[in-house]
Amino acid sequence: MGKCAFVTGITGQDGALLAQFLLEKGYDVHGGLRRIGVIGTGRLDELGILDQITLHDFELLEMTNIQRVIDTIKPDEIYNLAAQSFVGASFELPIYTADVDGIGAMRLLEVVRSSASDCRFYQASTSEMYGKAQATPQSETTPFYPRSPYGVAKLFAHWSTVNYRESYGLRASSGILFNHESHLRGREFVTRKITLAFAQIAAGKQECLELGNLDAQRDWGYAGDYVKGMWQMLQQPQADDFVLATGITHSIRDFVKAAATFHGWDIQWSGEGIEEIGIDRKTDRVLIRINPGFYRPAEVDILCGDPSKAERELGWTRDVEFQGLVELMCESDCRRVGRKTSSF
Ligand code: NAP
Ligand code: G4F
Repeated sequence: MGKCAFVTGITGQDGALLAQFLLEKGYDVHGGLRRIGVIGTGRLDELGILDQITLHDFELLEMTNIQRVIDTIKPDEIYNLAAQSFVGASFELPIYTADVDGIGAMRLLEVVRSSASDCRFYQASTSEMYGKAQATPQSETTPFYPRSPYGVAKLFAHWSTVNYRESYGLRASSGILFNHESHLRGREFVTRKITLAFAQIAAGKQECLELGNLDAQRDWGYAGDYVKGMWQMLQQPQADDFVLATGITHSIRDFVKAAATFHGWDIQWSGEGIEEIGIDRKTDRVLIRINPGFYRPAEVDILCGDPSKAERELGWTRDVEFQGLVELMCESDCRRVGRKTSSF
């Protein structure tokens, strides 16, 4: 019989892609479903795997619920992907974000510890923990300096994972993942915001796109490659921490330009600060404007990861590079805008 995995945050981008990956590996896949107004299983539906997964009511804020779910499933592997994952929102919801992303992870670790099982545990840590980066590129040994309530909460969860491994021998690993995107990315994140808006503009359904800080730089990879790395971490004989990244960084401007090229537009930047605009050189049409409402109280200016430990020790490889990522997201959003059916 195959192994049994429990994925928290299964309705999110990574959760849906990881569930698909684990099903292909023959796992019995269980997922945590949050009781909110709208049941958000759209991604699992889109991948055609909803009926192959066992869903459980799951809330990271509620210890008794976590205990019952883990007691019921008795998983071989737990992937803790659930989080309030939007950095921008964490400035408005700092206490909630700390509770879900920080204490929530510790609640889960406590349940695993008290169950005395041999279950393997994956914590979804993040390059946001490097924040105001102290060295470039960032590796497993680079000091952390988070710049948002989200980064601070995730750092608490990261050190809790390390601490439970060292204190109680939990087989708990932490994946420090740099930004990873896909056609299933939430619309609030900048990459998807750009690809969706450009598809709408091309279809005549939107005037222009408003963005915040165009100069921030991120190390963007493809989420499908990253969920494979999560699984590889839990197959190791010893639990450990690993960076997953591409080692290549691009600015928001670069992403805009690449997505515009997909649509046949040639972006020229004009003006400065909040007056800056992005114009299509051929038609003089204004496609991008700045809205300072999207600036953050503290910004992470540049992230660039060093994945060499994961490449060396896990044999982790990537199939999709930056250009391919932009194209697959643009293509998917053009199809969706044509179809008018997507809920995410
Ligand atoms: P996502 O699309 O925002 O998914 C987050 C998931 O968490 C959703 O399934 C959501 O449920 C669930 N969730 C939120 N609050 C919850 C709560 N209180 N109790 C139970 N479930 C809750 O995020 P993602 O991009 O897939 O990222 C997965 C994880 O990796 C997150 O922890 C994120 O912080 C981390 N991470 C992501 C990246 C990245 O670039 N994508 C990089 C590094 C780390 P609903 O569907 O009900 O909202
Ligand atoms: O796409 P973002 O919102 O992603 P961010 O903040 O890097 O966080 C993502 O990656 C983290 C890993 O490093 C994850 F842990 C986290 O859960 C999430 O998945 O913003 C990227 C950059 C920022 O510098 C932001 O200021 O884009 C800049 N930006 C500029 N204009 C914008 C916008 N971001 C958003 N969301 N919307 C804008 O209009």
